[in-house]
Amino acid sequence: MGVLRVILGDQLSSQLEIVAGADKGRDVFLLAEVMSEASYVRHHVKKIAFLFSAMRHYGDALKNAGYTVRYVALDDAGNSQSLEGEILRAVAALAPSRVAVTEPGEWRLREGFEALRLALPVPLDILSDTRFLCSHAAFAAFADGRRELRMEFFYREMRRRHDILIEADGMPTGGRWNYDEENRKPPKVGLQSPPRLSFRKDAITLDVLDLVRRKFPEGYGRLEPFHFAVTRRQALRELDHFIAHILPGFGDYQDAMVRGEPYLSHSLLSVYLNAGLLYPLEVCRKAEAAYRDGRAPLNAAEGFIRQILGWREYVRGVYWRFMPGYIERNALDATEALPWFYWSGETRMACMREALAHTYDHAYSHHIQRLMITGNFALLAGIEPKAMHEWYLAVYADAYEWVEASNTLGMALHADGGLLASKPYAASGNYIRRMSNYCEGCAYDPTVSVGEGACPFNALYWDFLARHRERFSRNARMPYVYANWDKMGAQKQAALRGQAQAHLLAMREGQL
Ligand code: FAD
Ligand code: DLZ
Ligand code: SF4
Repeated sequence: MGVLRVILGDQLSSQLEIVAGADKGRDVFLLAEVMSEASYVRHHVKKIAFLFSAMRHYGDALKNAGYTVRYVALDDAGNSQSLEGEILRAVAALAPSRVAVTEPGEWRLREGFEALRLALPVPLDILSDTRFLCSHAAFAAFADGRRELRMEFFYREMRRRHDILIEADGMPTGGRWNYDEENRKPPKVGLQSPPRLSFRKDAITLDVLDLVRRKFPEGYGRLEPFHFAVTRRQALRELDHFIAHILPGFGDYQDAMVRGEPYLSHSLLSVYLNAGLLYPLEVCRKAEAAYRDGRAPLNAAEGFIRQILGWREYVRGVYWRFMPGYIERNALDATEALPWFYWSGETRMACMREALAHTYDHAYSHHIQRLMITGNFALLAGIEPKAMHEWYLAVYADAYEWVEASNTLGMALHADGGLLASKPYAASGNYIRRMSNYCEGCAYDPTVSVGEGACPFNALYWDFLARHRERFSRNARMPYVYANWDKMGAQKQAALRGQAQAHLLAMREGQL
């Protein structure tokens, strides 16, 4: 035979060279469901089911297109349950002239493939992942020589390079690069998620759901209802539905949070983008076309495109530039153990309960819930970054280390010391009260900071700032918060810090 072409579960893209360059007559594709990948963190069961179903559908699509496919299911006899083991088994069985794989999205697997190279009797080619819009070399060119990396400058370069929302004179469409200020409205009364698509489960998905139920009986999360698209055709329908019906409202309430509304106007596309069922450029181009045809306002189209062309590529660049070692960073010396309620959802804090329930039920919560609720709490309470990293990597259907790690350690926890974001995203209960309706009916009161019913976010916020004063008072964007702290006087400061200790004690005892 020719080349053994290995396709990982999050590489289901026919535009990749691994597929586009294949010889139908001689090459064989390998896709393998393996326990090592399904259990290296405690993945949400919906994430596992989505990926296995999408992999099986993709394997069938390759077969239908005339390729030869070796598909190893999780419970196939002889499955060695690791990717390296399955590659070695396929090489022994098929005797290919070479093995090819697209570079994986996680450092640990890349290392694994480098080690495998030594064990293989034939050469191993690691191909670039050309789905991304910024190559490793292009990110290095952006980052080299800069004292500080900032997303905004990266994003402007990306807009120009890919000619998205750029006018003939090279200036940004509408005259501004960024319409974020218009996208921070608190929720209006009655704000709801627009209707969403739900895809019929075919025999493949039903088999996978049964497999996941049997093999992961103790798995985290709710397996059904299961609404995910599992093919490119379905993912494209989801994209078109978003562009036509949801994108127009994406901007205004992008940061809002509403009880019982996990999605609002977010796209839910990360899971498909990250698995390869959608391409980032096609998504951005469709959003741009919607604006140019008058189907979406500029603040919505620009805000949405910035997330994909800007943030998504930027966090990947940061991850690869600072790995290995990035996931070990703990610049704020945070040492608290992960509270059990992150898994169980059992807490009296209504905002945390809500975000954790969405996570458990849907393997999803939107960005502001991840950043300003579960992330913000972990930042303020000083929860160990590595434990948070493993939690975020497990619980979301879109989670892979290349995108999750820098969001968690860099954006949410400031554990990288400000490499990714200049200022910590720390907020008190007042922010949550303004941007959500979670506080209505909470056991705590967001207007109280000390004593009976005090909202934990308040005292923990001030205690966090006080603990890290030396570091943050040097930050040009933070002097006003320290001026407010100083104005409080010693007695109030001591009361807040004492209250913060009481919250931390309650957290450790599972009473918060
Ligand atoms: P939308 O709000 O509709 O945004 C559109 C698209 O932009 C998303 O589909 C996504 O591809 C991209 N995007 C938006 N924000 C970011 C961002 N900060 N970084 C990278 N891409 C972004 N995103 C993941 O894809 N996987 C993760 O594992 C992940 N972990 C996160 C952990 C933390 C602590 C935080 C704060 C954010 C994390 N994000 C992650 C980023 C973001 O929250 C999700 O991409 C987003 O919530 C996905 O939902 P959506 O598709 O509805 O996004
Ligand atoms: C996440 C995941 C899971 C749950 N299972 C598999 C699998 O069985 N086989 C596979 O090839 N890939 C799986 N993946 C995705 C990989 O973990 C992913 O390719 C790496 O994390 C790199 O991004
Ligand atoms: Fe969250 Fe505090 Fe509001 Fe309760 S009062 S929902 S803990 S911010």
